[in-house]
Amino acid sequence: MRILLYNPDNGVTRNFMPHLWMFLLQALTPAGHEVLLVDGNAQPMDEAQIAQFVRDENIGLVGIGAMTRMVARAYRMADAIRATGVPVVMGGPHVTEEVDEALGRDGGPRHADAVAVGEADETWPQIVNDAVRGELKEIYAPLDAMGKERKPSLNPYPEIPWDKLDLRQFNLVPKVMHPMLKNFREGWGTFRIVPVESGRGCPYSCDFCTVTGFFGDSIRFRTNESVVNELLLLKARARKEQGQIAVFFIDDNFAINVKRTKSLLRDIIRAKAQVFWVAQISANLLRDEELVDLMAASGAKWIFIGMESVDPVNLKGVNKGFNKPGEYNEVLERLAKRNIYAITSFIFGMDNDTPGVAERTLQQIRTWPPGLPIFGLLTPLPATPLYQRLEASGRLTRPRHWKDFVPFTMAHTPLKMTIAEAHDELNYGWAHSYSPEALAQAVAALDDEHVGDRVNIFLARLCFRGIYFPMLTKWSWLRVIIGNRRTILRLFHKGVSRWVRPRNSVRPDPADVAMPNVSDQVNV
Ligand code: B12
Ligand code: SF4
Repeated sequence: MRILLYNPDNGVTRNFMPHLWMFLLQALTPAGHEVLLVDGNAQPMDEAQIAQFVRDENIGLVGIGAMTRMVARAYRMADAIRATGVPVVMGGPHVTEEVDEALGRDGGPRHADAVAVGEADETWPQIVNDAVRGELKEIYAPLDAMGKERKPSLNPYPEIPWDKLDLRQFNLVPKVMHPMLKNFREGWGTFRIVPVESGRGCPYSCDFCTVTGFFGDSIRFRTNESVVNELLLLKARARKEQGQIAVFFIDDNFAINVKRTKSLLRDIIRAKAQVFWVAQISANLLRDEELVDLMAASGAKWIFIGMESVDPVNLKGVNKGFNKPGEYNEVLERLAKRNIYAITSFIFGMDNDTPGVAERTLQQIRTWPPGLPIFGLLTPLPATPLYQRLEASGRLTRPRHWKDFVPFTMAHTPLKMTIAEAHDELNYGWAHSYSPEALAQAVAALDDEHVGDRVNIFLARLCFRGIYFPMLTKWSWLRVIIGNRRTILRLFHKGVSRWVRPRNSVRPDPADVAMPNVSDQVNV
C-alpha cells in the first residue's frame, strides 16, 4: 500500500524544520509499504491539490497530524481526501484530546476514519495492518493488558535513516546560492535544522501546557548511544553534501535530569558527534556551571527558555512558580559567556497582567544579553488545567477557538485588562523588539564578539520577526532588508575584513572543541 503522511501548513514557519512524527512513523511502518511525506509548510497544497495528489499517487491510506492551531485546516484537508474514498487517520496532541470532534461524535461533521490517541509509536503498525485489511477501528490507543494507558518506551528507538531521506524541502540555503556556498569555509551549500528527541515527558505540569498530560510526568529517555549515532549520521550527511546541519533537541526540557543530560553531552563530545544545537531548557536547570560548560562544548547555540512572565504572581498562578524572574539575568549571562544565546518566551494576558506589562517586560529584557524575545497570549489549549479552570469560571469567550483559528487572538478574558488591551500589549512587545532600532541594538551589544555571532543574531532576529509580522513574500523581505540597511552595511563592512583572513583564523568545528575539564560529579 502507498501511504501518505501529511502535516498541514501553519502559515508561519515554512520549511524551517521537518516534523519528527512523520519520519518516526515512516520508520515504524511495517515492511512492504511505501510512505510518502508531504509537509504543507514546505510544499503548500490546497484541498483540491491534495485530493488530486492522493488520486495521482494511488494512495491507500492518509495519516494527518496537527497541533490545535492547525486543526481546522487539517480537518478541511481530511474532508477533501475522504471525499476521494481514501481513509484518513488523524493523530497528534489536538485530536487526542478531542477524539469526538474528529470522529464527528460531537454533533459536528466527521473528519477522520480513525484517530490515534496519544503516542502512536506502538499503534501505528497495527493501524497500517488494519487499513490493509479494510478493517480500521475508530480509535487506537496505547493500552496495556489491564486497559490502562501505556507510554511507549524509547529504548530501543527506531533508526531514522537521515542519511537517505529526501530533505530537499528543508534546505534553508536558497538553491541559487548552493554552488557558491558549498565551497565556502567548511561548506554551506545546504543548511538544515533537524528535530531529534532524546526523551519524552515533563513532570512540571504548568497550567497552560499539554505536555505533562500527553507525554506523562515521568520521563523516558533514549540511550546515549542511540542519540549519538543519530548525530553522527546527520553530521556525515552534512559533510557529504558540503553543507551544515543543526539539531533541535525537541525534548520539552532537555536538562530535566541534569545527571543524564551531562552524561549524554559527554558522550557526544567523546564521539566527536557535535553539531550546533538548539534545545528547550527551563531557567531553573541552568544554574549548573558544569552543565553549561558541557552544553557549550557539545555545540549548543540557542536555548529556548519559557520565561512566561517577569511577575512571580503570574508564574505562581499558572503553576510555574519554579521560574524565578530574579535569576533570569544571571542565567542568561552564564549562557552568553559561552556564546550561547536564548530564545526567551513570554506570555501576556495572564491573570495578574495589567496594561503596561509589555513595557515592564521589555525594561527587564533590555538589561539582559541580547537574545530572541518572543511573545504570545495565554491560550487555553484543550484538556489543560488552564482550559478547565477558565471553563469552570465561565471566562472562555471562544470555547472552541481552534475551529475558527485567528492567530494572536485571545479566547478568554484576562482578569485585570480587556482582551483588546492584551492584544495591544502583544503588539507593543513585538514592535519594540523587532524594529530596525532594536535589531541594531542587539547586534551592537555583541560588538566585542566574533562577527559570526553578530550575523547569527541579526539573521535569527530577522527570521523571528516573521512569527508576528508575516514575511511570506519576497517584497515583505525586501522591505525589511531596506529598513535594516544600516545594520546590514555595518555587518558587511566588519565581516569582509574578518572573512578574508586566512583559513586558520576561522572558528573551529564544534567537534574540534576539547572536552571541558569538568568533573563527573552530579547534581541531581
Ligand atoms: C518542535 C515543536 C514545535 C516546532 C514545530 C515545528 C516542527 N517542525 O516540529 C516549533 C518550535 C515551530 C513549535 C511552535 C509552536 N508550538 Co510546538 N512543539 C514542539 C514540540 C516541542 C515537539 C514536537 C515533536 O516533534 N514531538 C515529538 C513527536 C514524536 O511527538 P508528536 O509530534 O506528538 O507525535 C507523536 C504523537 O502525537 C503521534 N502523532 C502525531 N501526529 C500524528 C499523525 C498520525 C497520522 C498518527 C497516527 C500519529 C501522530 O505519533 C507521534 C509518535 O508517538 C512539542 C512538544 C512535544 N514534546 O511534543 C510542542 C507542541 C507541539 N507545540 C505546541 C504549541 C502550543 C506551539 C505554539 C503554538 C507555541 C506558541 N505559543 O507559539 C507554536 C506554534 C507554531 C506554529 N506557527 O504553528 C503544543 C501543541 C499543543 C496543542 N494542543 O496543539 C506542544 C504539544 C507543546 C505544549 N506546550 O503543549 N513547536
Ligand atoms: S516546563 Fe515546559 S514542557 Fe514542562 S509542563 Fe511546563 S511548559 Fe510544559
